[in-house]
Amino acid sequence: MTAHHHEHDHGHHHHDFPEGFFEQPPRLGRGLEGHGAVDDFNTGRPPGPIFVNRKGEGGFAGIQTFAKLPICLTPEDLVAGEMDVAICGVPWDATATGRSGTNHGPLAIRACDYKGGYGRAHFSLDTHVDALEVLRVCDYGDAPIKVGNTWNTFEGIRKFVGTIVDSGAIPIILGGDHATTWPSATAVADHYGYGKVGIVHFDAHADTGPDTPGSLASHGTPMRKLIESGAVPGRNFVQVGLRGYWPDQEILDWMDEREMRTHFMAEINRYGFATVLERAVDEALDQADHLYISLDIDVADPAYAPGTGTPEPGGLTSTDVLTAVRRLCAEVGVVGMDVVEVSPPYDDRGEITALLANRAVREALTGIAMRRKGITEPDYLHPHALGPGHSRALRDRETDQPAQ
Ligand SMILES: [Mn+2]
Repeated sequence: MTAHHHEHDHGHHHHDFPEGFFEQPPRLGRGLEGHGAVDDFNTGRPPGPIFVNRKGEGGFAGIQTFAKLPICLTPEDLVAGEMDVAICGVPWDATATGRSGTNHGPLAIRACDYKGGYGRAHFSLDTHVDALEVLRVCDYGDAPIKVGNTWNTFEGIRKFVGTIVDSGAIPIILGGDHATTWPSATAVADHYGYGKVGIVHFDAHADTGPDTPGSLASHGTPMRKLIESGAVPGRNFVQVGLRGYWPDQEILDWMDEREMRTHFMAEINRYGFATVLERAVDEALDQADHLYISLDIDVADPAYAPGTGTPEPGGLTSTDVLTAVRRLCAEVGVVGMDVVEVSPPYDDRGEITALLANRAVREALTGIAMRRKGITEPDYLHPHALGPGHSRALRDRETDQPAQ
């Protein structure tokens, strides 16, 4: 497999675009200059994570970082701090077709939290794993956004996320509309190699459109752009949760031709989510060398996630989403993840959409920590979490310390 190849599909392209219009923005590899991860105001300080909250503060207090985690402002900070995970935002909504407002998503996902983090236990009741005890995690701030300039912004996102991957940390990216998965996942493929990354893509929508009239960069097209550029081949995609009235037969055929593995809500409703999740985990294990999760919050039913641009009734529950993310991170392992399409202006006043996104990130952290500890068995739950009446067989499966 060549490290990088372009796979142009002229068959479905419109002929009224100018020559060269379908060219990808230039690849990283000519350096990360202009990556936007800078610290202009503290020049000369020693690199490393900076704690901006007092120990033990609740999520409702103090300065809003994700889970009250320390911040890193530069790639040197990430390296000096030996970060395992860097959480960042992409406050961009200019490629959304439906309701906008996802540029406010990253801040809302950080701010909705009552829990806090740094200096507090992050003990998961499901697994008895404390992710923040196992992992070094920071908030890396937000990618540089150039309002009105999609290409410049996307190249900036790509370089910004690239600084995280190149530092050795796992990026967890808070969107932002879903078009940003194109530069984010490309940054991960830049590092691990084109064709070496697979994506498990949770979404009500396929996001494989050839274009949105007049523009190639849209939140309906990122998966096609990743496939056409060769960054993530179609056979490396596992999609979960599609439903509603888009795309059409022509696009479904295009997806089938590229061997995308798509699990519609129809399959989930017929066989149950647990069965389909098993299939998705198996396929993720079977696919590329490195897994990236792209979680469009609209995969959840609007009852659980109303604050999103293109809500589609009949989706997953919060529990489905959280379980799936944790299992993939523990059982398959991830090199990157994004949580996109949270649109706070349309959220419930209880901020339930932002909170689901926040918890999806926390479950990802738990799953990454489980894998680091060697807890990778299928659908692991700590025996204590299953109640006092559990069977002897289940007790015998214990791999961790018994509960107190
Ligand atoms: Mn969607």
